[in-house]
Amino acid sequence: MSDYKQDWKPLATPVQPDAPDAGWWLSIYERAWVSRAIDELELTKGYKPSRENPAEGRLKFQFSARGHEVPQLIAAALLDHPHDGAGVYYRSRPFMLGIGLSPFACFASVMHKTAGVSGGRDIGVVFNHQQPGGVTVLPASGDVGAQYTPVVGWAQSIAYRTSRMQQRDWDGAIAMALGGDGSTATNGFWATLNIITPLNYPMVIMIEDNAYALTVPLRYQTSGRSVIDNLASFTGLNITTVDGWQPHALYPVLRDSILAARDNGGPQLVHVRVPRLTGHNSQDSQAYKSKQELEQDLARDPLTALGKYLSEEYSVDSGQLSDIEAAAREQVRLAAEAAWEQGGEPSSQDATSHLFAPPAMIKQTEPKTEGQRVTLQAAIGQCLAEEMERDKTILVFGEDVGRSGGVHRVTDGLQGRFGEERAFDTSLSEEGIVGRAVGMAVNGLRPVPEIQFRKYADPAHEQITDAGTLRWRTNGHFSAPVVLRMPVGYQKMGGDPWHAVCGEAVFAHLPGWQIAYPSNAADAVGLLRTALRGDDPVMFLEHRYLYEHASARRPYPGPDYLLPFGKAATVRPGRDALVITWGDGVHRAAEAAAILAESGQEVEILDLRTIVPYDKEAVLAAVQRIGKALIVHEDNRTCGFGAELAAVIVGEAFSYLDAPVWRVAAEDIPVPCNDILFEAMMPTTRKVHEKLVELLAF
Ligand SMILES: Cc1ncc(C[n+]2csc(CCOP(=O)(O)OP(=O)(O)O)c2C)c(N)n1
Repeated sequence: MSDYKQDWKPLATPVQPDAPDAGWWLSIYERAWVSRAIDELELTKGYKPSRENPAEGRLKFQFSARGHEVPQLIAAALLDHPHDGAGVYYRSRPFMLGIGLSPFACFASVMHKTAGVSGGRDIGVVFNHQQPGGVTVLPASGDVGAQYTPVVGWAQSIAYRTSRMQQRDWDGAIAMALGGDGSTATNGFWATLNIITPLNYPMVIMIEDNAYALTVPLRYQTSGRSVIDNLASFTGLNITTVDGWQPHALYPVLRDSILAARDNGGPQLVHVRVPRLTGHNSQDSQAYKSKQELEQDLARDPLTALGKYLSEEYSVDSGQLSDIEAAAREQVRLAAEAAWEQGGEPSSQDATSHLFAPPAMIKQTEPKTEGQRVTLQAAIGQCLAEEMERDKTILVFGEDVGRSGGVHRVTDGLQGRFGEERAFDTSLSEEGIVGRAVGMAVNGLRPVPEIQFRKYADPAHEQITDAGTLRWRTNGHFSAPVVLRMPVGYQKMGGDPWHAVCGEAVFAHLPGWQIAYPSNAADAVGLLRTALRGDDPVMFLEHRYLYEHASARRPYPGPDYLLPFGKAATVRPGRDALVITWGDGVHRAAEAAAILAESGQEVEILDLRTIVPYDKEAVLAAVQRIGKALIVHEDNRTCGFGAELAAVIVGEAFSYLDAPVWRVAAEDIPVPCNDILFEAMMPTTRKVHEKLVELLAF
């Protein structure tokens, strides 16, 4: 049996780009048949997913690409630059076969074996791949439209590496995104167009228009016949439409679009009409299509059309074409058997691996404690500047972050010092901000995006979630070390529902993100620097009240100061009660503890500094020593991070407790503007004090 991992090669570009020869077209034809044969084998007994009897089928999912093969394979063959990057979706298996992923790996993926692209974690058609010396396929998502903005990040990285870093080996590289017609209605698609067109990024979007999004026909996605027609007046975007069943027209369109993008011609959109020859997936019988539509689909099969083209234009005889089909079927059958037998099963311990990077040895240095105290805001800005000086791959961006220095002034001066390519304003799209950061991080840059206020991370939630799981989903092959800065909480004048949200618990619930929530300037510097030198995505939460407040000011801890994540600080020692808190809660607790100290009661305060990971050891040790614990946080009470801590304390230190574990947290309502309502909602010093009095008396 041949070694399917070794024998498989990426498709080559035609030797004569203006006139591909029969050999090249045959390579496309062969591979299209491999893809077709995979799709067909997957629907045979023994492979086909069976709801009634899951053990009967080797597959749990089947997403066919029948009808989409030829355009994808031509595109794959044309991506011949070693720094090309591509974003794909669940119907992109022909493309994957074209850029070098073997049928063995495809089957191992869809059979959820360790040899698959996700090691059995993902559904098997949501791909990622780094072809040695070839295309990087960015980790795809199951979310329709989520592939686009990370590809923008790759395109921007190409632009940055060529213009600013003068990396000549990146000249001519492009980014390419593949998507269906339904995906043109998603936020990611529009965010992408709005970013790449004014900036003239080297990016090609190929829309494979099969006229349906699952069961929903095209007319539900937009007005008119298609969004592509409506895009005709979009400035800075070169659009071409072509039928996938016309190979003689398809090839030059793809070639010219890709070459134009390589040659500084800016963003290209290729709209390829294709038939979807099967249902959306194996469960979909296409009952919603008329007989006439189904017949028309079959008549437009691009693979049949390519066979005809080869016969008529290149005199390839029908016997040769049949032999190719037969050989593909046999090759696929063997690859499927091999994947099933040799693909490998993970062990149960593998389930939790690759969620985070292997722990780095961060040496905790001592902060400088002398000198003028700086604000939290200025300290973060200074740390960013020092790290940008050290590492040319760090880029800082977001809404108003560049020229004006940010609405919170944290990035003030960075654009003047490092230039617009490294500190820049973005379009008003949080999905665009986070998605492109993910693409840059996968590319090897160090993006530090800012979300202007915590609440406005909502539109980016899909990208945030997917960035967190990216390492795990790719079985550790990719990582996206984005440092996502985000102001949280109320400010001097109070709060409101839009600008004063904390919401760290929502993020703590997302696998794969680390979360820093510093309470003072020195910790912020140490944690930010650690984040910028690590290999995990980090949510860096900056409390707005503390930005300038005297209580959070500290002497600047120094240009090398690093603080490891997951190391809590005892900011006030005590023996009578323990407060576990973070961020602004540290200051509320400190005020309450100071009042109680006047009557001789000693409250210890433990500042977690980071929520993920949190210092469980320090929490349990303090609870065991003191026996009475109060958790204080500004996030809403229900399912807040305090609930997690309380459950752990009760579960693991129950016998040491002398009182119930209580929480002082924000009420489960949005943050109100009116001062009386605000006071009623917030975990104020008064409320912390009152609860401590109760706890001490228990
Ligand atoms: C954000 C999101 N919403 C809904 C879905 C469920 N879903 C999966 S595929 C699909 C249709 C996508 O159609 P299109 O983009 O035209 O691609 P095609 O499947 O036709 O190739 C839908 C609604 C999803 N995966 N992601």
